[in-house]
Amino acid sequence: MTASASSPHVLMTGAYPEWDMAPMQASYTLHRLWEAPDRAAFVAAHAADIRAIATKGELGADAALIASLPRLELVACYGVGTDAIDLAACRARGIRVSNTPDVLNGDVADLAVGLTLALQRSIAAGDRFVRSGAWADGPMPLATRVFGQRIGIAGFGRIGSTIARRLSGFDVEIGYFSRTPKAGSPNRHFESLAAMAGWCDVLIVILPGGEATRGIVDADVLRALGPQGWLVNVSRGSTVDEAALLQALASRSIAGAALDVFLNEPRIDPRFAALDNVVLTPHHGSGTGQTRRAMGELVRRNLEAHFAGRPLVTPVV
Ligand code: 8YV
Repeated sequence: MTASASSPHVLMTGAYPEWDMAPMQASYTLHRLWEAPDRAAFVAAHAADIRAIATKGELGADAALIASLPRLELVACYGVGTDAIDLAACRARGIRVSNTPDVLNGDVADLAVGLTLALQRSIAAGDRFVRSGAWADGPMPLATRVFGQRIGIAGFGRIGSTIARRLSGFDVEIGYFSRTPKAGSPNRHFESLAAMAGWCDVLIVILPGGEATRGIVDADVLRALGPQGWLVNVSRGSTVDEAALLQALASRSIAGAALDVFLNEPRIDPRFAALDNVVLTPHHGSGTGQTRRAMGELVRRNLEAHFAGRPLVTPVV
C-alpha cells in the first residue's frame, strides 16, 4: 500500500527496517534522502512539500537541513539521543522534536553489562583463542574478576540507573557521576568525573552526547582510571577524547576498553582494530529486533499524533 497524494510528505534521512518502511509508506509520501545522488538538489526539489523529517540517532538533522525546509513542523528521531539534531534551530522556528526514550533502556543496559563481562573476562579474546587453535599450544592468559569491583557509571538517567539495577546482582560496588544526586539511590554520588574515575575499576559511560559532554572523558580522567582501570562506552563517541584514549590503550596506561560508539561511525579510526585490549561493537546498544520494533512504532505514533493535531507521545521540544 502506498500513501494517497494528499498524505503528508516526510523526508527520511536513512532507511528504517523493512517492517517500519511498509507502514511508513502506507501513511506518508516518503522522500528517501539516503538514495539521492545529489542530496542538496533532492532536498530543494521537495522542500516545498516536506512537513516532517524521520531521522535516526546518529544521522540527526543539522541546521542546514532544517533551514532548507520552510514547511518543516516535526523532526521524529528513531533513537533516544538527539545530539545530532539542531534543537536550537528547531526551537527558534517552533519545530517539534520527538525521540524514542525508555523502550531501549533495557537493551543498552544489557549491552553495557555484557561488554564489561566480555572485556574483563576476555570473552571475545577467548573466542578468538579457541577458533584460532591457539588453545592446543597452552592455556590463555588469566582474566580479571568482575564481582567485588567498583563500577562507576557516568550519566545516571534512565539508562544509567537501569545499568546500576542490572549490576546490583553482580556483587559490585556502584558509584555514579551526575549533576545532581539521585534521590533514594543507595549508590555513591560523585560530582567530579575524574574523582569517580580514580575511585572505580570500571568506568561505564552513558552520558548524553552534545557540546556539554564533548571529550569529557579526557586524558585526566583516563589517567585517574589508571593502569588497572577499564572503560566501557555505550553513549556517543563524542564523550571520549579519542586521541587520548588511543594513546592510553596503546601505552596500557588504562587496562582496556569496550566500545560500542566511536567518532566517525561507521568508518572508525583503524588503530582500534589493531589493539588487543579492546572489545569493539558496531553501535548496537539498542540493536535487538524487539527494541528496534518498539522504536519504529514510537516514531510512527509520534508522527501520527502530530499530524492528527495531538500532543507528541515522547516530545523533546
Ligand atoms: C541509534 C542510539 O539511534 O538511541 C540512540 O540514541 O544511538 C541508537 O538507538 C540506532 O542506531 C538507530 O539508528
